[in-house]
Amino acid sequence: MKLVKSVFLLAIALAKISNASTLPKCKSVVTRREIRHLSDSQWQSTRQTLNTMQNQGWFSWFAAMHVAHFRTIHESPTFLPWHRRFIREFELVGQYYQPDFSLPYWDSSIDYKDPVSSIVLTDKYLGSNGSGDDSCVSNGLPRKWMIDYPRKHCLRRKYNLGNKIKPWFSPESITSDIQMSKTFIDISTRIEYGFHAVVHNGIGGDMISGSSPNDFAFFLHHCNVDRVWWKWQNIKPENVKMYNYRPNQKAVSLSDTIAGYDEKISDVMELGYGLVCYTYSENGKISRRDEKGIKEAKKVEAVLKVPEMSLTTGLQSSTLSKFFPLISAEEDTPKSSIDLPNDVSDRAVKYAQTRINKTDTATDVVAGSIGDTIIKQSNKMDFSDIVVNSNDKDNKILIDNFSSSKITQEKTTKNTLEVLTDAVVIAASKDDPKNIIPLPDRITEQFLVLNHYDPVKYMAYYNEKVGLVNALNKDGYVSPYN
Ligand SMILES: [Cu+2]
Repeated sequence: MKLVKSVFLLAIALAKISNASTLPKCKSVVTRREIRHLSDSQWQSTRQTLNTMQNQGWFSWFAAMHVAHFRTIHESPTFLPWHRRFIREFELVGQYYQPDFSLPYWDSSIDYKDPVSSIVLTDKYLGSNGSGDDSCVSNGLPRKWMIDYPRKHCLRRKYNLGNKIKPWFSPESITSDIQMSKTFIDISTRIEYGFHAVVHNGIGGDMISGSSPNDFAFFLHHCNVDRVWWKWQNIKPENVKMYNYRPNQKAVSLSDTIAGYDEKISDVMELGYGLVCYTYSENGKISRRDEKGIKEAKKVEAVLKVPEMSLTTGLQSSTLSKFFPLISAEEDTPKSSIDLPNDVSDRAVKYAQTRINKTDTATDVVAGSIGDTIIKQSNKMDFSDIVVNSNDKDNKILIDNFSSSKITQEKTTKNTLEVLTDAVVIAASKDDPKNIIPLPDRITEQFLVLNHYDPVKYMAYYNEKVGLVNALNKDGYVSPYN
């Protein structure tokens, strides 16, 4: 095994790009995909490679490396570039065994409400919770793994609510992290304190120790961390090479060396150049949804028709301007643009279908503000059961002269309705408690201390996210991931 490693590391050293200011463009790039979007055969070969890497001691090697640099690479501007370099190394090792290997990512925000019900935490992929006195994982990928570092043990997981895991951050919350971050250190801090920390904290076991790379969940998760940074980098050209620090932090610069590697920070800033020859399976722009990745387009279409399931039509303008400034500003992005995953939940699809197909006839869902005129979009459209979302629950006189929630087509003599209140048309069933977005987990004191997170800064971040959840719930927003 030692020999394999030295040969491999030599190969990397020879292939290494010089520190010239312009990096060579990659000759080819691999595409990193969401793990559940791999085909069965892709996952089978990935799994085989991972088992080989485990047998060859690579997981221990990466765990030891992570431990060696732990203090410098967390609660620090190097957090994102260091982990980008680190997981790229893992991917290169994978490619030594399987030339077309690419690291998958886990968009855990899709599973935010009840992480244990994620298929990723089942026998098919990562396996689930540990059991017994040692919290050993006995299914999925690490089923038979014996970990060597720092001492011999089975792979451990210990969920933070017994058999359950406390809620993580919703896709909406992560979109807000991206949109609210003006500088590199803003996005770095939001990612590190936010969805990065809760996934480690919720899974527990090896994942809440310095040797977390023992669990493949680490690499899947950090691949997602890297992807969210990349999304932020894609917002504006000046974001790509932005690297800064807080006034009270130690100064950093793009020419700093990446701890443990020969490259500089500037060498890993732009995907597709130098050593970082990969991309992600999304367009990476702030787009409504990436059409290419949609397996069941019909389902997503249903969700897209429901105003309270969209950030742009389901929120008060004060919520938008505070938490989603890019949508609100309307500068580079159209009003309809949001950046959310395609994988909506089955429950959300059911909700959307009930909302738009009250009978077998398709009903168009319409939205508008004061003074808008809604034009009948098809003959099938009737104006039945329309309720307008209003802060004033008693204000039932909503549309034209009709005050009841039953406004049928026969009652309307024309094909248009005038909206007389500043609100979107919304179904009464939004009041279903299941549509309420839960508060995200707050990491434990122990995990905070392990990472040397500043408790005041951490609470400021956490409170910002609580504010977002409260605003979404108050506005009657229904998450397509609930
Ligand atoms: Cu780390």
